[in-house]
Amino acid sequence: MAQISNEQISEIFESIGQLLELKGENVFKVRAYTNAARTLDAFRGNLGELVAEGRLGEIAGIGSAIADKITELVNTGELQYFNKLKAEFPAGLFELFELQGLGPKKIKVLWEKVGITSIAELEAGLADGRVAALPGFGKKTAENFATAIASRSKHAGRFRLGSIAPDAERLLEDLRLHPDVLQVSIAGSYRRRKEIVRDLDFVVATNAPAEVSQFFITHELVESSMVQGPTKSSVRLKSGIQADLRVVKSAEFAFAINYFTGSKEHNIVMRQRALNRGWTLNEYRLEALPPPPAEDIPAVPPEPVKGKAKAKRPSKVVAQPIPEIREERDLYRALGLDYVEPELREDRGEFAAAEAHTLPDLVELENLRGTFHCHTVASDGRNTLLEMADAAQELGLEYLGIADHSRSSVQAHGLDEKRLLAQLAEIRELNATFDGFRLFAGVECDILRDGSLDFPDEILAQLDYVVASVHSAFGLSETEMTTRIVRALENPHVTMLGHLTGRMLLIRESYPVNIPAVIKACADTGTLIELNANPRRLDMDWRWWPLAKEKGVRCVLNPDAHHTTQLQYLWNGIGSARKGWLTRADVVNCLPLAKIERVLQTKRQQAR
Ligand code: DGT
Ligand code: CA
Ligand code: CA
Ligand code: ZN
Repeated sequence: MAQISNEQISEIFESIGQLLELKGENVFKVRAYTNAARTLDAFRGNLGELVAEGRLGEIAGIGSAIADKITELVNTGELQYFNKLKAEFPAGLFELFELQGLGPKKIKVLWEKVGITSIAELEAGLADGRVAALPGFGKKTAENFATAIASRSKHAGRFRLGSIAPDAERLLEDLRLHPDVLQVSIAGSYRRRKEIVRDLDFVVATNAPAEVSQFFITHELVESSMVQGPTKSSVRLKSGIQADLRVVKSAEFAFAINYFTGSKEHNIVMRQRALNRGWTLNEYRLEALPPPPAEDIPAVPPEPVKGKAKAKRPSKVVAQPIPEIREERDLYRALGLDYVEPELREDRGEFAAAEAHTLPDLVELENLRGTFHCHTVASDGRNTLLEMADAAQELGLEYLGIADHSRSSVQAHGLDEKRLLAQLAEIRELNATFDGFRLFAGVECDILRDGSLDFPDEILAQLDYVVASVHSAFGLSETEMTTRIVRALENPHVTMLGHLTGRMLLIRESYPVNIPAVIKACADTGTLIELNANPRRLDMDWRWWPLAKEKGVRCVLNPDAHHTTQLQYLWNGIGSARKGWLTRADVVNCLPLAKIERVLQTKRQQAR
């Protein structure tokens, strides 16, 4: 069973608090749940482990009633108390809670006074003025509701790669194990490792389509099925994402995964290249073009899928013999191309490079020898130095950089000079006990509003490296923000720039900043740019790495781990690095221990 996440449990407690408030329960009871929700949302530990060891009581603020509910959720994935509570309310009511600015008090009024129990009914009530006329609501409130509805539909149906990866991998694995499945692949934006995915696409080769489709639509992760046909099934998963399954014959598999991996833009060029050779390419096969059409028929073969056909049949082609195609690689070869990795299939230069044999040899997870930017209990992390070091060694890493928050990040329990230097001493001591592994002592130093750093140079100079990050004053203008960051980069002790844009995927946009100017400043000062692999960040965005590479700026792939298990975030980051055309030479933490030490010192030494 896929384990329920801390985030999901937190959401359930949040909902319980809201429903109790809606029922008019006393504030203390309500608060117990909303506080627990907040605690669990920030909690980075493994609840399953704590439940198994009976140690939930160790989490501050979790009393025994809540602990029992967490235990039930972890063990069964459900909570009877919550199910019963929910049943007391109309089902549509829950979506009202998803609207920003609409809390239990207002929902209670909407429900009791005008019978509104869903977003659709709220829209109707806004349109006919019933909502604005309610006591204590008014025109302004009504406008706010309308804005909230609009922004919800903007994000609806979008998922972060990292949050749906467990579902995707589980389904993939279960399909792979099915006895009737001959071949299976995930396709679509997930296979291309896009940071945001709208739906999951699976392609299966089988001689038993009905059995495989039935297995898919009745899978444990599935909530409801929308389409079940001989070649295509669509379901909604419990996590909210839609998943499509295409069923093909073995001989069609290479074509199907190529087509359904996309991107659409990539497919259009593939199709054009086929036409140029006198062939037509679709999701099932590559075949010879039918004889040239009569003049009154448009000279474009029918598109397999609705949408504008951009590929054009050339006027004169001598059809070439069609080579045998067993796998995607053969298809690319037939079209005069080196094999293009899925991450690069965005029509952003991959065709020219594949033709010229200059595609990059993309970095792989196994190439990483260490990583930087990890937090410990000293600031807002959950594990000790030693636990983090052990976890890194277990993953086979040769080094791990510790970068706890600096003093100005008060809410993250940032370190002052004294605590930072104490940690430095502790790291030096620990290092004496390791064999073939090293901890690097760093800090995630706040870039203050004016671009100065949170610690004086004589402190920074004692550390092995410094990650400089913006955590405050996001409201500056683009010019001010850019100047602020560039000033920080000019400090010789700033080894790397943390999460360049501050974006939180699907939560918060980047602050305004001139990215090319920052990249240039990194090039000028010899500063590394972080690819923050936290699934909510993936920052700097993959679209900018080719520019960084062109300017000679190297990447450092960091998990921003606040827990030993979050070293796994590197998986997210590697997908983005690959989308950014990066090779192992572009990612400094592919270097072995003996070489990385020099890289960390280069900028400082040049400044001397
Ligand atoms: P998303 O929105 O995150 O699901 O992104 P994709 O790329 O997974 O898009 P999806 O699921 O709509 O379709 C999967 C692939 O199928 C897509 O990447 C390319 C291919 N495809 C879908 N519609 C068309 C089309 O109209 N023309 C072409 N050439 N390819 C298409
Ligand atoms: Ca998709
Ligand atoms: Ca799809
Ligand atoms: Zn940070």
